[in-house]
Amino acid sequence: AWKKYQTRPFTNTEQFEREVVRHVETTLARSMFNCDETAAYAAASLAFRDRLITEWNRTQQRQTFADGKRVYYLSLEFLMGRALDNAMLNVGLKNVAQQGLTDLGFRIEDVIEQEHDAALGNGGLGRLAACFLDSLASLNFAAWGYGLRYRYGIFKQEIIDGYQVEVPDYWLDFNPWEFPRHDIVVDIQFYGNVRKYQDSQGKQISLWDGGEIVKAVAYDVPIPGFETSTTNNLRLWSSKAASGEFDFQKFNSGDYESSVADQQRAETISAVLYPNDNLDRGKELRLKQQYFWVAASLYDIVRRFKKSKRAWKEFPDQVAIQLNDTHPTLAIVELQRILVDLEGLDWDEAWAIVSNTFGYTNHTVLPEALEKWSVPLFQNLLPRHLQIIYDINLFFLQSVERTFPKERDLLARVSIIEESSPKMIRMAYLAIVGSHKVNGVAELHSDLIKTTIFKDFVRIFGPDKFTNVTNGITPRRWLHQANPRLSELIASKIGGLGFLKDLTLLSELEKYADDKEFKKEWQEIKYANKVRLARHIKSTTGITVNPAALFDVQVKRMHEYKRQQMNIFGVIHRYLTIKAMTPEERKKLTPRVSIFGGKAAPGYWMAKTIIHLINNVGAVVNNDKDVGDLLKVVFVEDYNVSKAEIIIPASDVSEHISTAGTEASGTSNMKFVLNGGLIIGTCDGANIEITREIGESNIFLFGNLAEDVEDLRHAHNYGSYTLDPALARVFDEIKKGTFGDAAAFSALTGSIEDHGDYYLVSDDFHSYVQTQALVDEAYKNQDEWISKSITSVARMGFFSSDRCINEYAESIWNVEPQSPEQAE
Ligand code: 26Q
Repeated sequence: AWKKYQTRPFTNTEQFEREVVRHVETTLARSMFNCDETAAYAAASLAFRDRLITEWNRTQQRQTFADGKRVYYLSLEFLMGRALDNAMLNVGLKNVAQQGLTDLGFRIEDVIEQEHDAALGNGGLGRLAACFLDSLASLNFAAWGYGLRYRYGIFKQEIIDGYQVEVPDYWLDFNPWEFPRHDIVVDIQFYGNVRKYQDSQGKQISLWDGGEIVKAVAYDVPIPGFETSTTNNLRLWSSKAASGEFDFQKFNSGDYESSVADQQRAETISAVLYPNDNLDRGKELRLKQQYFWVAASLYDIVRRFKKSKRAWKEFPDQVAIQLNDTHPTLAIVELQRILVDLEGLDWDEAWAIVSNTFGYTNHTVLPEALEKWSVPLFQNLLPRHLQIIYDINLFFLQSVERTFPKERDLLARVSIIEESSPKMIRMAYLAIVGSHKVNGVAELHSDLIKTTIFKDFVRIFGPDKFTNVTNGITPRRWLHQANPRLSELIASKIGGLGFLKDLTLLSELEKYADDKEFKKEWQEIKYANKVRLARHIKSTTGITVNPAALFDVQVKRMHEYKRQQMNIFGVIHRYLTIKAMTPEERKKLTPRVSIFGGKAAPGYWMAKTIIHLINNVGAVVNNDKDVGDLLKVVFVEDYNVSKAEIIIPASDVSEHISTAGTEASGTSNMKFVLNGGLIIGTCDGANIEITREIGESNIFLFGNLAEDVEDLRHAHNYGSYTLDPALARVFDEIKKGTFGDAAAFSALTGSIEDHGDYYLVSDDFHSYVQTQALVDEAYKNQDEWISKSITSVARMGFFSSDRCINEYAESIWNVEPQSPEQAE
C-alpha cells in the first residue's frame, strides 16, 4: 500500500517553489513575509536534501540487493566545503532552483553564500577525500566514507595587527546535510585490562575488560553523484557518554558534578579537529579519536558483512578498506582483534583476511609527519591492541629473518617497534605490513617512498606491493561550480558538458588555442573572475587592486617546506628593485598583485612569523606612493574551500614552489591550471606530471632537483655557506626595520643564514627571481599567454579524480561500478 505514497522528488520550478515555501512555513516555522536570505538558504537546502535522501535510500537498497564488493574510505578529514551549490549542479537542477529563487525574490548567489563551509579537514589530504567521494558517486561505485563528526572544524583565521588569531569554528548550528541515526550506536571501549584463559577446548582466549565505554552515534551525509542517481554515504561518528544524560548512580549519591564531567569527557572525543597539517604530536586525545572512529566504522562494516551470511574468508572479496594515511592504521589491529578474539578464527587465517582487505595511501615523506605512538601511552589506552601489534611484529620479523638470515640491522630497521626510550610504534610500518598495497600520490613521491623511507620494505615484500596513483581533482566543483562561465564556454565549443564526466575530452579545445574570437572570450572570463576577487579583497581588507595587473597567487597551508617565505622575500626583492628605478624604468614593468592565503597550525611559530611578515610587507608596499599599482601585497584571511572557489579562477600565475622532494603531490596546482592559470613551480610532486602533460613551454619551472637536495644540505652543514647576494639585500632591509620590529623576524632569517637553510631557500632564490622576471615578460605578450592558458587546460584531462578513482578501483580495490540503470 505504501508504494503509492513514496516521495516523488521535485523536478520543475513550480514544485521546487512549493517545497521551499512549505519548508519556510512548516519546518522553519516562519512566514514568507519575513523570509530572509538565511531562511531561503535553509529552505532551499531542505528541499534539495529531501531529494538527496530519497535517492540515497534507493541507492543503498540497490547496493544491498546487488551484494557486490564495497569500498570504504577511512579518513580523519573530509574537507567538503559547501553542499547546496554542489547538490544543485550534481542533480542537474540548478537552473530550476535559480528560476524558483528569483521568483521568490532572491539572488541564487546570495542564497548559496549563506552556507557555512563543512571544514572537517586541514588541507590537501582532507580535500582529496572530498574529491574522491564525488568521483566514487559520479562513477557509480558502491562506496562509503567514514570519518569523525567534529563539533569544531578547522579554526577560523582572523588577522589582527598582522598576526594570525584562531577563532573556533562552530558549524553545526544549522546543518541540513546530515541525518542523525540515533539507532546506529556502537559501544567503544578504552583502558581496562587483558585477561587470558583457556576455553573448554584448551584454546587460549584473551579477554579485554574493564575500563570505560563511550558511545559512537552515526550521522549520515548524502553524497550525490554528478548526473547519476547514485547517492552514496559519508558516515561521521559523534561521541556521547555511555550513561546517557548523566550517570544516575553518581547523581543520586550526590556526585552531580562528576557525572556531568564524565559526559563532557566522552563528548570531547569528537569535539575538535586537530589543526596540524603534516605534523604529528603524540597527544592521547588524538589516539582516542583514531580508535573511536576506527572501532565504530569496523563494527559497522563487519555487521554489514555478517548480514550476507558468507564465510569469513570471503571478507576481502566483499570489502576493500582504504587507509587515508596512517591515521586509521588501528583498523588493521582492530579487525585482527575482532576475528581472533571475538569470532574465534586462527591467527593466520585472520591475518590473511586482514592483510588482503586493506590498502594504505602515504601522503608524506617529511619525518616530522610520520606517526608514532609511545608504547606506554598506547598500552594504557588499548592494552589488547598493543599485544596484537607485538604479535604482528613478531611474526613479521620472524618471516624477515627467514628470508634474510643474519641481517640483524635489517630487523631493527624494519621493526614496527622502535627501540627508543620510550619505545615507539611506527604506524607507517604497521600500515605497510597489514596492507596488500601501498601507494604514493604522485610519481616522484611514489618513487621516493620506495627508495628512501620504505626502501627495506620493497626488498622484503617485493616491488609489486608498492604502486603509484597520481592524485586528481573533481572537475565538477573545481571547474563547473567554481568557474561556470569558463565551463559553459568550453561546453559551447566541444559539444556540451560531457568533459565533466570524461575530462580527456578537453583535448578538443586545443584547436581553439589560436582562435581569435575564442581567445577574447577566454580573456574576458579571466578578467571578470579577477574583478570578482578584487571586490572580495576590497571588501575584506580595504586594499584596492587593479584587475588588469598580473595576479600572482600562493594559497595553501603555511609551512616552511612550501616556502611562502621565499615568495615574500621575492616580493621584497621586487619592492627594492622598484624603489631603485627611475619613473621611466617603472613604466616598463608588469604590474603585479601578490596574493597569499593559508592557515598556520596554532603551535607552528615559524609559519605564524611568515604570515606576520607578509602582512607587514603589505602594509609598507601598499602605501608607498613610489610603487602605486606596480605592486600590491594581499593576505586573504581564512583561506578555505569557498575562498578557493573565488581565488583559483582569478589567478594568472600560481606558486607551487616547495623544496624539491617535499610536496608529495599538491592538488591545487591542478585546480589552477584547469582554470586557465599558469604555474611557477619546482620539480616536485605532481608539478612534474603536469609539465609532462601540458608541455615544458607552458610552465615556469625553476630550482634544484630532488636528487640534489641531500648534497646541498650536507654542504650547508659541513662546507662554507654563503647567502645568495640578492637574498642578503632582502635580509638587510628586514633587519633595518623597514617592515616593523626586526626582532620579530630574526628566527626566520636566522633559520636560513645561521641554521642550515634546510629548505634551500637561498639555493633556489636566484633562479626563482629570474623565473619571476620571465613571467613578467611573458605576461606582456597577452596573445601568447592566452594560447598557453588554453593549451594547458586542453591537456589537463589526466588530472580528474575520476581517472584516479578508476586506478584505485582496478589496481587496489578490485571493484567495478554498479550502474543504477543496469539495476533497474
Ligand atoms: C598527524 C598526527 C597527528 C595530528 C595530525 C596529523 C596530520 C594531519 C594532517 C598529518 C598530516 C595531515 C595532512 C597531510 C596532508 O594534507 N598531506 C597532503 O596530502 C595531499 C593529498 O595527497 C598532497 O597533495 C600534499 O602534497 C600533501 O602534503
